[in-house]
Amino acid sequence: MTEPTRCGLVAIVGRPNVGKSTLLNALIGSKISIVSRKAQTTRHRIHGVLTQDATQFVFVDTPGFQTRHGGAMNRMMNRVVTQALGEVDVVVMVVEAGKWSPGDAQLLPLLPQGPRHILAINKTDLLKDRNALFPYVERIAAQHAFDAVVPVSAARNRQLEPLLAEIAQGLPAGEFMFEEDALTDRPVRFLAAELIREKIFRLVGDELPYGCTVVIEAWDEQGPQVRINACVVVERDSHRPILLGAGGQHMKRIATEARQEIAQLLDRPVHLEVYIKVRKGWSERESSLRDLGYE
Ligand SMILES: Nc1nc2c(ncn2[C@@H]2O[C@H](COP(=O)(O)OP(=O)(O)OP(=O)(O)O)[C@@H](O)[C@H]2O)c(=O)[nH]1
Ligand SMILES: [Mg+2]
Repeated sequence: MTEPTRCGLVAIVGRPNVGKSTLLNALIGSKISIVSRKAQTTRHRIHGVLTQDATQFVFVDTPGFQTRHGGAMNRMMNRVVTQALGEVDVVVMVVEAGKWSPGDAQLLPLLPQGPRHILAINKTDLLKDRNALFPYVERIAAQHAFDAVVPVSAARNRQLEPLLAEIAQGLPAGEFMFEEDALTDRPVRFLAAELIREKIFRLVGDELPYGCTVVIEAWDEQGPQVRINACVVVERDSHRPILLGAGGQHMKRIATEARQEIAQLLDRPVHLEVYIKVRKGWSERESSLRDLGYE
C-alpha cells in the first residue's frame, strides 16, 4: 500500500531583510527568489515547491512586511503578505537571531488563527554567543504562543531538516498541488526579469532600485540561443545615467551577470538586450503597478 500524501501551503513572512527568500531557496535547493542586502527586495508572492516522498511543501515567499513607508508600492507589498496569510496551513515567521524590533512585533497580530505557527530564528551563524538565544526566545514567546521555534541559518543550510519536520506536522492529508519535480509556479520569464532586478538591487546604489522594475518585452527560443529583450522601467530621467554608469559600464555588468544566471536557469546560451525606459512616477500609481505585472 502506498503512503497517503500530504500537501499544504506554507507562508514565509517577516519584516524586510530577515532572510525569507534565502530560506525559501535553501529549503527547495534552488534559487527561485531573488536575494539582496537591501530591504524590500521581494515584491511578489512566489511559490516554491519541495516534494519529499509522500509530502509536498508549497512555500509562499512574501515581501517583507513594513509599516514605515506609505505609497502605492508598499501598500501593494503589504497586501501580498496579508493575502498570502489568508490561505495557508503553516506560517513560518522569520526573524534575525538576537534582533527583535517593532517591525517584528507589528506582524504578530496579523498571523491568522488556525495554521501552525513556527518561529524560524535565522542568521544564527552571526551569533557570537549561542546562549543568548534562550532569553531571546523567551522574550518572543511571552508575546506570542508559537507552536515551534527552530534556530536556522539559511545562508549556511543549517537546521533546515528540523524546520521541515516541524512544518510537515502542520500539513493536511491531500493530493499534491504540483508535479513532483516542480520548483515554482512562476514562469521562467518571470524568473529572468527578477534576476535582472536582483543585479540592479545588488549593483546600483541605494535609492534607484526601489524606483525600478523589469519587463520582458521579447522572448525567442527558436535559434541556438534564447534571445531575450528586457526593459528596465525607471521613474525619472535622472535615473538613466545612474543605471548606465560611466560609458555604460554599470548597465553592462548588470546585463552580463543577469545573462549568466538566466543561461544557468534555462540550461541554454542566452542573448540578452536590456533597454531603459522612463515612466514617471510609475510606482506611485496603482494602475501602472498593475500594468507592470504587480498584483
Ligand atoms: N549571515 C547570514 N546572512 C543571511 C542569512 N540568510 C540571509 N542572509 C542575508 O540577508 C540578506 C537579506 O536576505 P533576503 O533573503 O533577501 O531577505 P528577505 O527577508 O527575503 O528580504 P526582503 O525580500 O527584502 O523582505 C542577504 O544579504 C542575505 O544574504 C543567514 O542565514 N546568515
Ligand atoms: Mg525576499
